Amino acid sequence: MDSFFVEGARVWLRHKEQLLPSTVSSCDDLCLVLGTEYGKVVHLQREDLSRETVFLMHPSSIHGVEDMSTLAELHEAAIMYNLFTRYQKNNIYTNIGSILAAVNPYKQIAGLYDSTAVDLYSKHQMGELPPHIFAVANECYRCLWKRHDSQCVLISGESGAGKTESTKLLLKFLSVMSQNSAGTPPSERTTRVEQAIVQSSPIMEAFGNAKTVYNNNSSRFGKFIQLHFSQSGHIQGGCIIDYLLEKNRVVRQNPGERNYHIFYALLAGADRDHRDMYLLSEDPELYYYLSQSGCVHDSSLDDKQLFNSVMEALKVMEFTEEEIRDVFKLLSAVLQMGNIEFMTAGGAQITSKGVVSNVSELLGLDSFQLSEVLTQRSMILRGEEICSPLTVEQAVDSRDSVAMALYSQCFSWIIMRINQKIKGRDNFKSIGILDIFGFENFEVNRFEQFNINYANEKLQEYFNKHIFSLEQLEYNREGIQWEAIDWMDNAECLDLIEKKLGMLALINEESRFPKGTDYTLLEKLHSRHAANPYYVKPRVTDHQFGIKHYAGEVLYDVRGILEKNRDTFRDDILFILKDSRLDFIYDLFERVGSRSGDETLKMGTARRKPTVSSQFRDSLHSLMATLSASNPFFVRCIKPNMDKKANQFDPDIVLNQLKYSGMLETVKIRKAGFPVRRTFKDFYSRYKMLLKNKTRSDDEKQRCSEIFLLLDNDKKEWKLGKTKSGVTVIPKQPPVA
Ligand code: AOV
Ligand code: MG
Repeated sequence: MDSFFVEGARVWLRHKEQLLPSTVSSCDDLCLVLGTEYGKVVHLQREDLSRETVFLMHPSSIHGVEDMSTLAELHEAAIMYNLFTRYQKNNIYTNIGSILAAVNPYKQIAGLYDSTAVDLYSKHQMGELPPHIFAVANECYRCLWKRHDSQCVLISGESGAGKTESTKLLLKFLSVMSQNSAGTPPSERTTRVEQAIVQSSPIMEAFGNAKTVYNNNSSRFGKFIQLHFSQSGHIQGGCIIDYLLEKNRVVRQNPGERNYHIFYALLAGADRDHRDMYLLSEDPELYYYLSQSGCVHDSSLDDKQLFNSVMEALKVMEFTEEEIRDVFKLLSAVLQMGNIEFMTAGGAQITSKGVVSNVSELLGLDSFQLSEVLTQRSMILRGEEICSPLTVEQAVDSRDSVAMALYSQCFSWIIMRINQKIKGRDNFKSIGILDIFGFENFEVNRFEQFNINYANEKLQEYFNKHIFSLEQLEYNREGIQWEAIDWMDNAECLDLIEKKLGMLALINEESRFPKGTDYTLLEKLHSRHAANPYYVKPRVTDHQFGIKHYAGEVLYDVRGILEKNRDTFRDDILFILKDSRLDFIYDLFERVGSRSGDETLKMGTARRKPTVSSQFRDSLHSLMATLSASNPFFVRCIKPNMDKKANQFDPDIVLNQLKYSGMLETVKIRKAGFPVRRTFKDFYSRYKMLLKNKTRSDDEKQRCSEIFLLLDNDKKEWKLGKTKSGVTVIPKQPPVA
C-alpha cells in the first residue's frame, strides 16, 4: 500500500485546478476519504488515484515556516497553506525574505504589540525573532546607519487589508526607538514632535476615513509620512504629504457607506452647549448628507469615543480653542448646507430659508448673498454683471460644490497645521511610510476609483521594479548565474493609463474641450484603445469602460468624470466665501489661487488650471522619485475574508490576492536569489574575526571566500559576484572582539 493511504497522512489533493491541503481520514481497498484543511470532505475511488491527484505533503508545509523562502514546496497552495496554519495560531506575520506578509486578524491579539514586544524587537536583529511588523521597523531604523541612505516602507494591499493599522504600528515603534535612543537624551522638542506624529493619526482618520463596504475605517486619501531622524537616533521632525481626498463623499455616499467619521463624532460627542453654539442637533438622521445612504451607525464604530480621542489629539497638537470652534462650525455648516432644498419657480428657489440663515451665520456670510449665489449665476461680461437663473439641478450642484470645497479646504488646512507642528530639522536621514487607499472594485466605480486603482498600479510597478527587474539586473551585473523568473509585469497596463495618448491624456484633452462630454470621452477611449489587451469595452452598457488591472478587471462609469476632473468652482461663489466675516473661512479661500499648487478652486485665470488627474499623476511621479532615492521595505497586507470577520480564512479570497500580487514569484525569486548582498570590503570588515587572522590572501574577494567556506562548505548559500558577495540568509554577526 502507498504510504499516503495511511490514516492521518498529510497530503495535497489536486481538485478543480487547485491543490488542497488535506488529511487522510479513512481509506480502504475501494475508497479514500480526505478532509481538506479548509473544511471540505472529498471521497475518491481508488482507481481514480494516481500520483497526480494526491501526493504527500513535505514536512516544511505541514509544520509551517516563518520564512516562505524556506518552504520546500513551491506552489501557491503551499504559500497559502503556510499563511493559513500560521493565521490559525495567531501568527499573522510571515517573511518572504525581507518582505513581510501580514494577514489582517480583525481582532486584537493579546500581547502582540505591547511594550514588551516593542522592547524585544528593538533588541534583536531581523530574523532572530518571529516575523513582525516591529522587526521591519527595527531593521529600517538600523539601516539608517548601516546603509547610509534614507529608508521607506511601502505598504500595499487591497481596501481593508490592514495598511493603515500597519502604518500606525510602524509609527509607534519608531517613536519609542526615538525616545529610547542611546546617546543624548531626547530634547523637549523631539518628544513633542514624536507625540504630535503619533497623535496626528486620530485627527487624519477622523477627517479622512469613512466606512465603505470594504472597510469600516477606509482611508479616503493617500498619505506619505516622512520622519526625519538625527544622527543620534531621535525623531527631530516630520512631514505629511496627502493625496487626493475623496471630496465627493461629503455630499454623496453609496448605500451602506458613511460620510467622514468626524461628522458623526461631532454629533455624538459635542455637549449641549456646544451643539447650541454650532446650531446642531444630535441626530444624524436629520442631515441629508448623513442619512441618504441609509447607514448612520455601525456597531464597530464608537463615534463618541472617536470624538474624545480627536479632542485629545487636537489639544496635544496645540490647536487653539478658537481653531477647534472654527472647524466645528464649518462642519456644521457643511451638514446644514445639505439640507438646503430648492423648488422651481421661474428658476430654482430656496424653500428652506431658516437653514440658509443658519449656514450663513456659521460661515460668516450674508444670507441674501448666499441665497443668490446658490440659485443664480453671475458673470462679469464687458464690465457688466449678468445674472442667469439656475435650474433646481444646477442649484443642488452649486450647493454641493460649496460643501465639498469647504470640507476639502478644511482638510488641507488641518494637514498644513499638523505639518507646522511636526516640522523640524532634516539634516540626517529619513524614514518614509506610504499608506495609500487600497485597490477597490465596487458595484459602481467612478473617477475616484480610477485614481485610487491607478495609484495602486503605480505602487505595484515600483514593487515589481525592485523585486524583479533591479534584482535581475544586479545578478547580471555581478555575473552571477541564476534561473530567470517569470513575473507579471504591469507596465503595459500603466502605459495604457499614463503614457502619451493614453487614457489620462484623453481624459484631460476632453476636459479642456469646451464641448466635451462624458459620452464623447467614452467614444474616444473606445476608439483609441479598444484593441489594447488591458482595455475593456463592455458589450452591453453604453456608459462604461474597463481596465484589466493587475488586481483584477474593473469597470468604470464614465458619467461625471469630466466634471470631477475639471474640478471648476464658480468665481462668484469663491468671491462670496472670500467675503466672509470670519477670518478662518476667509483664510481658507484667500489662500486659494495664491499658493502654488493650490489652485484647485480657481477658474478662469489666464494660466490654465491643471486638471485633477494631471495633478495626481504629477504627485504620484514625484512620490515615485522620492521613493526611488531611498531603500525600500515592503509590507504586503492580506485580507482573509470579505466579511471583516475574525477567525475566518477564505481560501479563494486569499489565493486571488497571492496571485495578483505576484507572491509566488516573489517567493521563488527570494528562494533562488541571494537577498543579502554586501561588497567584499564591507563583508570582510564585518566578519573578518571569523578567520582568526589565519588568512593568507591579500585579495578581498579571496578572503570573503575563505570566510564563506568556514560558514558553508557546500557553497549552497552564497555566491561571489564581481564586486559583492551574495548570501541567502544574513550570517550571524560574530561577537565584537
Ligand atoms: P487599509 O488601510 O488597508 O484599508 P485598515 O488598516 O484600515 O485597512 O484595516 C481595516 C480594519 O482591519 C481595521 O480597522 C481593524 O479593525 C482591522 N485590522 C487591520 N490590521 C489589524 C491588526 N494588525 N490587528 C487587529 N486588527 C487589524 V483602505 O484604507 O480601505 O485601503 O482605503
Ligand atoms: Mg487605510
